[in-house]
Amino acid sequence: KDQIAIITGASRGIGREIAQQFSKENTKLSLVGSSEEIHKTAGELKENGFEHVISIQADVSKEDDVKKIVDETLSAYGRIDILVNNAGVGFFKPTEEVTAAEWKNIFDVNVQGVFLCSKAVLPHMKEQKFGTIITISSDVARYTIPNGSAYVATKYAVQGFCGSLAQEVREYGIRVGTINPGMVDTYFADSQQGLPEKEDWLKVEDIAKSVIYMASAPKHMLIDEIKIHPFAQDYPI
Ligand code: NJP
Repeated sequence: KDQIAIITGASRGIGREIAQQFSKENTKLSLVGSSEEIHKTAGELKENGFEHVISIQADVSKEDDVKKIVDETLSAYGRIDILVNNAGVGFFKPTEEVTAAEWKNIFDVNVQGVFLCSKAVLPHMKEQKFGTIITISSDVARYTIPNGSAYVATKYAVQGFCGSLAQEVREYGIRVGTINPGMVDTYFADSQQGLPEKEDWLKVEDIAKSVIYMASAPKHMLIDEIKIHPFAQDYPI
């Protein structure tokens, strides 16, 4: 039967591509972004003939907004099968230049957002004894880099959260996994998608395909982590 998925951070970058690829699988979509741009992603899918999409302008770091995401998804489709925690922000600079407000904001979106969205879908997934929660984490959840202390700390936190959650909800038939990419050509950290200097980086399609793969694994199978690097990127093993 057709699946129902919430995708956070679908206004652009990786999330927008995940939405496009899910639409090809006929997965019914609830797309979330904090700006009005989110309605554009849904509009593009509709223009291409895909009807089963709603867009919700909501900030994943705010509990009331997350309640709205779940309420509107349930009233549109009656069920939630898949949550893709993709919304995230990043910046890179020496630690002494990071303000307390920047530190708080990156944790609010990257960590609290993943916690709030996951928590909000759990009662529904538990009741139906089925569900998949996929979080776009990062390869820096497995090693550290200079000038990335805040971002790296959020992704270590997300990895710990998802690992614990995976064990906690297994008995309810809920699968929890992370996708841990290296550098992806998106708008991330105030960049632009498609810049020539990012030609060797991963493409949004590479990440979206792995989300589809993880989400479409048969019920007896759990893919709990996928690490993907650009071939050209150095990374500690
Ligand atoms: O970034 P970008 P990516 N509530 O900036 C949304 C991880 N990752 O696609 O809010 C709800 O193009 C924002 O929409 P809007 C990264 O950590 C990336 O690369 O409307 N949504 C936009 O759709 C992140 O978890 C790389 O402006 C919020 C989206 O998030 C994920 O990949 C490497 C929001 C960001 O799109 C997707 O990032 C890596 C909020 N509060 C991991 N705040 C990489 N690109 O190199 C933002 O290892 N959004």
